[in-house]
Amino acid sequence: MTEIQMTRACISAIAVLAALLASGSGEAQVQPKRPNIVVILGDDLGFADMGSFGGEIKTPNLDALANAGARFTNFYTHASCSPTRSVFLSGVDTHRNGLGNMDEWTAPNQQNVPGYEGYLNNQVTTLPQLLKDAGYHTYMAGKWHLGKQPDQIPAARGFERDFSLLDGAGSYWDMTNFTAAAPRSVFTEDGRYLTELPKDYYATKTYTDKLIEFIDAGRGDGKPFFAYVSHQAPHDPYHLPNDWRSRHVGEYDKGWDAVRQERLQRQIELGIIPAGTQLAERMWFIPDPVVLAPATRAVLGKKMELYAGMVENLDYHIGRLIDHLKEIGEYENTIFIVFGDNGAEGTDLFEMIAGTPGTRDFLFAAVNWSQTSPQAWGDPGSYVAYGPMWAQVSMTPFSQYKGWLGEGGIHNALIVSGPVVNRAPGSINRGLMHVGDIMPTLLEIAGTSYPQSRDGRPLPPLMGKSWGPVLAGQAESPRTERDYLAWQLFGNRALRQGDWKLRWEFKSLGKADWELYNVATDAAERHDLAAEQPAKLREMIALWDDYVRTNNVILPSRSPFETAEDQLPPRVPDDKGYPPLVYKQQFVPPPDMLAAPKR
Ligand SMILES: [Ca+2]
Repeated sequence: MTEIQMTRACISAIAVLAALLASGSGEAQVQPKRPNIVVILGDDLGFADMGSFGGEIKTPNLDALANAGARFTNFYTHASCSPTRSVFLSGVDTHRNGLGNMDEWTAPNQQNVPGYEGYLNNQVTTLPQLLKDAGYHTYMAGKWHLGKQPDQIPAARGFERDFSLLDGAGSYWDMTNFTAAAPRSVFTEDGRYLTELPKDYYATKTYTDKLIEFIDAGRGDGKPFFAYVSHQAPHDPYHLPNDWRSRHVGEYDKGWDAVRQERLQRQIELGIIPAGTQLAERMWFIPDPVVLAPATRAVLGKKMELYAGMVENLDYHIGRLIDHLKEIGEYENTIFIVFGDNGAEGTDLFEMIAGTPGTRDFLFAAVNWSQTSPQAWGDPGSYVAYGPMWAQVSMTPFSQYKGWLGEGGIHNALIVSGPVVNRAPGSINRGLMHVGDIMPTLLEIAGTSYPQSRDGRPLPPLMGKSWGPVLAGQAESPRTERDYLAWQLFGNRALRQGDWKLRWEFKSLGKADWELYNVATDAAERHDLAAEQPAKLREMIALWDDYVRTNNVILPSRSPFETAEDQLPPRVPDDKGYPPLVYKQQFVPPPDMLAAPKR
């Protein structure tokens, strides 16, 4: 035993003793201790990546949380990082909380408009602030992405301890960022901007170490803690220690179609997706992998191997945190909430930025030069992402991916476990849930409530609904058939109510017009019902107009997707059996007329 292990063992023994003493005396007057809360965010982690959601990637620690608690298969985030995080931490709609657009893409007509600041604005209060006021310790480790100025950083927004990457992405090994205009990532620790990173820094490992350090340092005063573990993984670039890179060698050479089929099958067997669910179309610009040369498939497959390694490494470090909580006797009294912050990343950022007028200076051009040697993938300075084909695998069975408002952009996996979950262990729920529900849920669990005002300023209303009755097993959804959810990002728009979904997206992923889907029977959004159901369409558009009025939604005058159609191969109608050449069946001669060559 090391000294640290001995100390932990002693602490555990003392905790057990204290629990025994507490349970044996004065039952009635001992208030049950409020639960600790751990929120684990996977950055760009897909709906279908975890084993418990149908992935072949090995995630035993996350699956153990799923099996102890409940899985939710109808959970929505926003379509990209900072909008989702802003809603999670403020409980307020993006067009009011400052993330009406991502900071990186604020349009000319949105500049200087309240709600579009590009950071979590001071019109809102935050979940950690209210939990701190209610007597919780509040800790955060990982990516922030909600502002860099001194009054915008985690320490200014309610976190008592923090170790944070303020940028939206960057190297996992050092302070390298990936744009020429901002080549250095910015980090804070406990409210001070770091001049360098700790020795042996690797993002996923260091974030976990820091959080364990904060939890240990805060013990002893009996206060529960709220810990926000905002992992960078598995966001690109896929930076990964060498010994994690070779766990799936060759496994993905079979190509994306086969892996997507296998995941769908497992999802149906697990009950994640109803039997009979169809896969979304393979995006029309992605080839059928069977036509590719073996070497090409191996190189593209290696990208997915690296991604799978990223997720497994993430799971390993989450396991370290869970084990630590078990060692110190806090696991049983801890709620875990796990989700991916948006759909998997299918956009090649380099191509997108290079192809958007006026943004060429933004490039970190050396990125492309680092792609030449797959042996170096994962090393500092490399930049690998897996592309739309594997993003579709991560989002099985959905259509599209991060940034867009197809189900593949916003529909994600959610696990909740711990003392508040009174549902059958490992069970699956299909209630319509949203990331904005987390704030009212956790305030309720902490025994506090959302104030009407703060520092004399009225606060905007919460957009979500508490999961209390759902977690208690008394309800199947926090919302009625009339409640709706809505999204706007980069000019794309979507709305969900009951089984229905309304969508407007730029071409060619969208139609630059309203589309209507019944996602209860068509999760993959294959059948646009806008023409068949004009009354339902009008009703949904009226709700959209209500959303715009209520939240001051300003559609951007410029969008990173405005040239998407020009950058993609043309999309032609997909008529069954056309072109006939492709679908002409093999000619089979009469068997009695077959012959081998004579010589
Ligand atoms: Ca993200």
